[in-house]
Amino acid sequence: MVAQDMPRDEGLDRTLNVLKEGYGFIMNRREALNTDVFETRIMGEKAICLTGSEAAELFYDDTRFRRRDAAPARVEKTLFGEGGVQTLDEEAHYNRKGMFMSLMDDEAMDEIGMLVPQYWQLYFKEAGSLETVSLYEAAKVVFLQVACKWTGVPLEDPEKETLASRISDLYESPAALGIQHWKGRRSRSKVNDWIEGLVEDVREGRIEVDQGKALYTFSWHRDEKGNLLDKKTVAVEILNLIRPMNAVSVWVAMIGLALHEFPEEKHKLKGADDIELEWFIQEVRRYYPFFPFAAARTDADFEWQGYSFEAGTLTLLDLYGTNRHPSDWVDPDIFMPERFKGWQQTPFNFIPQGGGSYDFGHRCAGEFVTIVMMRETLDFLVNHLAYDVPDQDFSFEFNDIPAVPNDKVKINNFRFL
Ligand code: HEM
Ligand code: MYR
Repeated sequence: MVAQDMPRDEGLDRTLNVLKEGYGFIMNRREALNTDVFETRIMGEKAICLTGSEAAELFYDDTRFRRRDAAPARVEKTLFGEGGVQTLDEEAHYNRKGMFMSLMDDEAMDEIGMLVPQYWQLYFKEAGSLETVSLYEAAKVVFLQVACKWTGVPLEDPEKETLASRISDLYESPAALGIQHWKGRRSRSKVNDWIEGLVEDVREGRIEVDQGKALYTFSWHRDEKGNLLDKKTVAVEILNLIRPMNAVSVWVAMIGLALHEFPEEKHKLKGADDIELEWFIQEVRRYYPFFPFAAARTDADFEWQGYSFEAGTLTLLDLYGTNRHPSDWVDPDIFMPERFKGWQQTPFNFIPQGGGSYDFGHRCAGEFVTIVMMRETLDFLVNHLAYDVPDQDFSFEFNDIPAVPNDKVKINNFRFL
């Protein structure tokens, strides 16, 4: 078959449209051009955009795509950090990813599942019942404490607010412009320095850390050539645990929004078991936007569905749009937790945290951690805390990445049940 021209998003560079349309950028063009694959120009170069489960399967074929040179500098300088697992390929990636995946066992999920309600209780005990609390800001502090406890990173109580806010700068800044973006870069170097100091302390025997904790295992991890990682890389990888655990706060804000928007669904969660809680959590992860696209580069010339792909081309996979793709989802724009009852998952049809394989590919190492943190938070908010919801702006902007309701989900008059 002769290769046909790839559908094209006509015009000059589309970087400004990505900023203006945010989460809708690829979905809007999928609808307008009626295609799951199209070519455009972003950040001064040709880029291919993909959406839907079939295209996701292509994107996660590591014989055709690589991660080297794929992440934009502004993302590496803030969110990812330099030299982290997200940027590696082949043996180096397999070795580094194994370091993460070896942490993710049942015992870890049980520990995190205990810590989450424990620190939520403590937070509301300390807050005092007359205060108005932002669920988004509260979750950043609660989850920093959970993350530090689980990874073995020492955290002094008076530092927790400052550190939680510095760490949230890392995911609030990659897509931001101006001051907010530069603040993210400064926070990246500060938090990296903090963790590098701890790695030195572990290696010099100045602090004792439990041998099962990530701070210990990452500090002594050997790469595929048998060498220890340099301390900067260890810090980047420890932060690849602490930062995204802190970022689950974005989804806590969306849980708060969903409970408010869909009170009949909240009602069903009273006394619900883990399975029903998980349907709701899965629907929150499907319905609300968070991580917009994953980025890679083609690693060879090839043809797919009659279209030619040229080696070295930047390629974005639409995570949000794939979770609302009409080929995979019935009534994708309706919030319906029960859709997950008896639902058939594939590695590519539901990808809020990326798709493909955990061990061999770049799928999120923390997907189960995320689900446990969200499930325990939902159970706490529905079955262990009563609260009022003051008047506020619950809307969010589609071009604010990550999107959070404008007033950050405020609650007051809380009491324990
Ligand atoms: C990778 C999303 C939470 C650790 C990823 C990817 C996405 C993602 C989209 C990249 C997929 C790709 O490039 O193909 C999220 C979201 C989270 C979350 C939306 C919710 C807050 C977590 C948590 C952890 C974690 C809690 C750790 C405990 C990682 C790591 C990678 C990763 C280490 C890199 C994997 C690799 O490159 O092989 N995540 N994640 N994430 N995530 Fe998460
Ligand atoms: C994390 O890894 O901390 C969890 C999720 C944070 C999402 C922040 C959204 C920024 C997206 C930047 C675009 C990435 C394109 C490669």
